[in-house]
Amino acid sequence: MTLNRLKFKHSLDSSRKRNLVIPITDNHWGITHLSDVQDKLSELLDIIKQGYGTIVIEMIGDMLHSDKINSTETVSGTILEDVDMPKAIDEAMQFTEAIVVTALENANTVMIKSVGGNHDFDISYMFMIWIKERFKQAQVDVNNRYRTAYLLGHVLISIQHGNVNKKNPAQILANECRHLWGIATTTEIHSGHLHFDKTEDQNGVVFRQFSTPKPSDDWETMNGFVGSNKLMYALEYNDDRLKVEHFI
Ligand SMILES: [Mn+2]
Repeated sequence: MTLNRLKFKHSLDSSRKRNLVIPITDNHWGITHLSDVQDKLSELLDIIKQGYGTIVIEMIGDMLHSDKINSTETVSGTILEDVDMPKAIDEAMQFTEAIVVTALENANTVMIKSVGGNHDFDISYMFMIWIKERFKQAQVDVNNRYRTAYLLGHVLISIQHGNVNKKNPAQILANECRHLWGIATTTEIHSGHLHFDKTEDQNGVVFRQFSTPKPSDDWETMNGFVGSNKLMYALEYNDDRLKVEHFI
């Protein structure tokens, strides 16, 4: 007896092609060097090369460790262990360029969203201006606000660094983005800041706090904040929800 052969249609409807979101948070370039993350970067580029409808790169803040060049300070003036900021900016540019160029080659649309962090609010604004000028084919959202939201198909995603608007971000999102909220099938808030991974469903709004691939710095080592998973992430969505999360 032979089994009846099932017939498959092998063509992939372009409308079924997934979207990819790459959250980049708390890289703290200056503490992080390219040698620390090159394996993760290769793995991320391999994921991007699978090809997507839209790729969104979310710059969630604290890309750079210091808001100043010749001293190492947070936005509010807290003095930090000294890092080489010109080298940090150069490496952050190389890292960003690798991701954005590969995304442009492997997606129909590339969007880059951004908010500043408590270490880099001013300098990251200028960094985003560089991204916007450098990659003219990408849709780059440069802003000086503390949160921004966008629709990816029918998924509403808000990004905020995580140091402010902590109390009830879902309610604030519904209030500030009533129209998008009404269109969306699912809603998520993406943040970083605390350097550890946490996912929580808050009455239907999924709050995703991402960790960071950066090595522990002296302050974290002193306090014993050394146990987090140190990952990067890539999230695959269909039109209305998250389908796959890559832990890199
Ligand atoms: Mn932070």
